[in-house]
Amino acid sequence: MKATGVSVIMAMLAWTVAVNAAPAEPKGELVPIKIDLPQPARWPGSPGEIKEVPNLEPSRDGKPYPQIFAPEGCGRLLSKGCKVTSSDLSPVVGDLAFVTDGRKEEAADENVRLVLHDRLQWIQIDLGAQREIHAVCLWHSFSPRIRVYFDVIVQVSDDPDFMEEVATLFNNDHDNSAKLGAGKDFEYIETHEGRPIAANGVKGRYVRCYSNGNIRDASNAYVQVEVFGRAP
Ligand SMILES: [Ca+2]
Repeated sequence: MKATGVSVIMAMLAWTVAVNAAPAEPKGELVPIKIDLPQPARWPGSPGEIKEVPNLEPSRDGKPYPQIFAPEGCGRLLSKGCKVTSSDLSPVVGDLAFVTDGRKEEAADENVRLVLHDRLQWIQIDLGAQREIHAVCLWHSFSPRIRVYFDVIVQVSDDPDFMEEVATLFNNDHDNSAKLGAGKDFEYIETHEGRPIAANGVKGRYVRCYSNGNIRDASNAYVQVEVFGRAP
């Protein structure tokens, strides 16, 4: 059919209206994820005590970790009050619920610390349903001793047993001593900043965090783990 001048103009008008009605970027602009930090650690020692850690991250000269950005509305705290399970069925100190209860003022209150038994252990947060995850922040024990934890591995899956479809967000097990595959991330000094880890919208219901002792002893402590993202 031959298009008349009027029908061409009508079609162009309709096209213009349709383009103007649709937002150019449906996900919106990226904004930093807000992570609330506890008070800084109180260390009687000096950072020189940890020089024997070969895979330690380079100094940030006192600068904070870079902020993690996510689309607007994707930086909500998802993990508060969520159920926590662990490889350690009988923790040495504290309760598994400490991991997600929102209390993380370790420099002011030692009763916020969960301590798991020695060697490789994990804790696992159940977000209740599959979520779009944009960041995870871990606080192991950061006060009153300077610590660096070994084999810190953070994974996301819809499988509570982490046998299938596992996404690894962070892995600083450089020598594969945890036998989950060697990772390329650095070991780091625990501070009140925790360790913010970008997740880039990975989807999953469960977040599992491994560790394998630290420079002081073979135990594994957690003050808090926070998962940020988007809930439906
Ligand atoms: Ca290792």
